Amino acid sequence: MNTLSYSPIACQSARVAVIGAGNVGRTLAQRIVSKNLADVVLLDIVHGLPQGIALDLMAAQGVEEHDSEVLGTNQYEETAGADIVVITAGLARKPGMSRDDLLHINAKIVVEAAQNTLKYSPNAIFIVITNPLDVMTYLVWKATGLPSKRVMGMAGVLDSSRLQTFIAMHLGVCTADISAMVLGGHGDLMLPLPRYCTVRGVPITELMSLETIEQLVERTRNGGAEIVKLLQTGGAYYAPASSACVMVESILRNQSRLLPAATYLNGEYGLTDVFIGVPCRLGCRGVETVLEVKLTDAETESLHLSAQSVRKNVDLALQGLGLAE
Ligand code: TXD
Repeated sequence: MNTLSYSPIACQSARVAVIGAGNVGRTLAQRIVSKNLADVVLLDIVHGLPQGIALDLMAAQGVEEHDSEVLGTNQYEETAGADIVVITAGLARKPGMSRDDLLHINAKIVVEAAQNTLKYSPNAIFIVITNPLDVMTYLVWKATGLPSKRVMGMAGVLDSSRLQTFIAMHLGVCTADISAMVLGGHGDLMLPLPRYCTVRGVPITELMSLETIEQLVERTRNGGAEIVKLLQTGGAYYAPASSACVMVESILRNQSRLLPAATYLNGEYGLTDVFIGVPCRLGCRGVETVLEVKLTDAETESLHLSAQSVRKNVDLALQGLGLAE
């Protein structure tokens, strides 16, 4: 009888630890493995949940034709050696609840998750997804003591993608032909920049009225809440997972893509000591560079307003955690 034998060679797949096996975490795990980007360790506090999801995802390996593995666990030890840690653990918004209501509950969860994963993956790059996003990203940076380029938050890719979709739906054009840019905090003070939104290079300001643009911008600002209201339980997760996956891919494949992400500002845009969404190049070292696009006075004012609100909540959260200086 023929035997199927092979000689193991010393090569290792990239490894992504996803903390929180809820809607966003599990959907992200699915995207990462089905694109064959990395093996995924999915961790959750609920016993059986990450193991069940992992088994279900592994059962699709043959039909999806990928060879990336998913491991479900409740133990941080098993996340060891992750190249990237994505934190999705926390509570999602309920209808009528603002992102900031989640502040104190999620602050504790996120800080614990970051410190626990760092112990076993000291070289990892951290991507934070849990809301309120910009605040949680700051807390992860503060609690881990990592260089700021190794910590970032996912929101701008999602917000830009939502605006892209709404523009495409309105104009009846292909979404892939649209490029959109949304800066600022992930909240009601986000800053969509219509001047930098184009359909294959043609600014949207030449294709639709200012009134229509304002409506689409407003819909983008409320994009998450619109979905929460429709779903009644839980929030959006397909587009958030796809958005996080783009960031994971840019880092693992060292693509240096220019993507809006919540990053630490040290003087850029006239802001210091705050994480907020601006265009960054993401590569194997994390945030490689921050791009400073020209803003009008009004846009700068909005960005600063958004940063002030983030900073206020960071202070509140740090006090709650007993980390305030
Ligand atoms: O653009 C963005 N950044 C966002 C953010 C887009 C979508 C969702 N956004 C936020 O992500 C949302 O407001 C939440 O704060 C997180 C996760 O959203 P998701 O929709 O995945 O929430 P779920 O389905 O409730 O999943 C959360 C999981 C759940 O399985 C919990 O058991 C787990 O987190 N959880 C924990 N895991 C590990 N450790 C601890 N302590 C823990 N606490 C809860």
